[in-house]
Amino acid sequence: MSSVEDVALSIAEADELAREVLGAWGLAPDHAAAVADTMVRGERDGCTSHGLYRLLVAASSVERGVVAPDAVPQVSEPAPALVRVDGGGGFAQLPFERGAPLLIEKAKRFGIAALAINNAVHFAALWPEVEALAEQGLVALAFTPSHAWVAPEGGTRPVFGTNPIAFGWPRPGRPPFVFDFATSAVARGEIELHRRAGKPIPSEWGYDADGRPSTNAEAVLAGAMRTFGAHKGSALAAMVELLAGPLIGDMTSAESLAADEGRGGSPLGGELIVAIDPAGFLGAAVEEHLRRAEAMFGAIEEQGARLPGARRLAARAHSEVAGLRIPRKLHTEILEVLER
Ligand code: NDP
Ligand code: PYC
Repeated sequence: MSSVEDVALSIAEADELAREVLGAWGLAPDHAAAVADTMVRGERDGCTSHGLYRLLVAASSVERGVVAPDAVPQVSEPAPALVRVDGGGGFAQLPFERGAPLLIEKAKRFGIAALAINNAVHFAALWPEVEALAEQGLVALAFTPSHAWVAPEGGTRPVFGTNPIAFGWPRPGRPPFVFDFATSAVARGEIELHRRAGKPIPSEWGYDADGRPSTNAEAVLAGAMRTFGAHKGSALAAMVELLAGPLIGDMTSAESLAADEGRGGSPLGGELIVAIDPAGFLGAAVEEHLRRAEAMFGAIEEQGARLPGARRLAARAHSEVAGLRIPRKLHTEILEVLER
């Protein structure tokens, strides 16, 4: 049932709506399906900064000519354990779908393999990708730069992107252990949601254009975000720039922002995904050592601490029974975008 403030949708209805909007904006059906899938997963799992709200962001990237809506991803093998997918300027989800089977096959053959997605527009959360790989029994890491929005620790001018790091670990008989977070204090999408709701943000999230800490979301979006964990987050943000930028022949966040030429689209560039088969090191002893990992997870949970991903999986379980609820304002804006 819907309330005045929100609209109820089943997961299937949300998927249909997302595909319809993306299709109406000219996305080829395979892109629309892949992009809708990642947004609906985000909404389903309570990751609203990368859920259906991203339909507005994706439509805006198409409208501004930032994304190639019918790009055909090109898969190549630069080395035996490497896969490259050139996204042709399209969204990154279809390139991942096209490259993942070969990545999995190579990781299982060589023990470790990596997939570089190049020349793709990225607006999404990374956890669906590492989760999919961990569900295949692999340990997975994913990194992508974004636009230069984040100041290095000690500075106040943007250099880094919000640069997420995602990690997935297979757990026998359970959903994988997955975490995924921006190396900025918070994802930019979260600040955008605060701006839309007219809510203040914590002053540790960023600086205004004059380099002063600010609780005004709009001012921080126009100024500079901060990294999480002071110098440690700052170093990790630099690592993401290097791994998913120059290492794979793609753009840094500063280069992505320059390439955007003020259009305000989602970041354009690369993503690096590394997959490791535990059997490569462990052979027949995989199960024994995965059990030792379970002992560590148990030691975390038995003292009342929660595992990353636990909230998300609980939200998923709830959504699968109760469906989704999205703010009415967002639903109205999505329908407006559909009709533009
Ligand atoms: P959050 O700070 O919301 O959460 C990040 C991770 O920390 C999640 O795995 C979360 O698990 C876990 N976590 C949160 N609180 C706790 C806790 N108390 N105990 C244990 N674990 C906890 O994420 P961000 O705002 O940094 O990022 C949100 C999303 O934005 C990410 O999915 C990221 O990929 C995406 N993003 C994408 C970018 C891009 O360029 N494509 C750029 C930046 C961000 P749980 O989910 O269970 O709460
Ligand atoms: O929320 O920081 C973010 C973000 C950037 C690109 C996609 N999401």
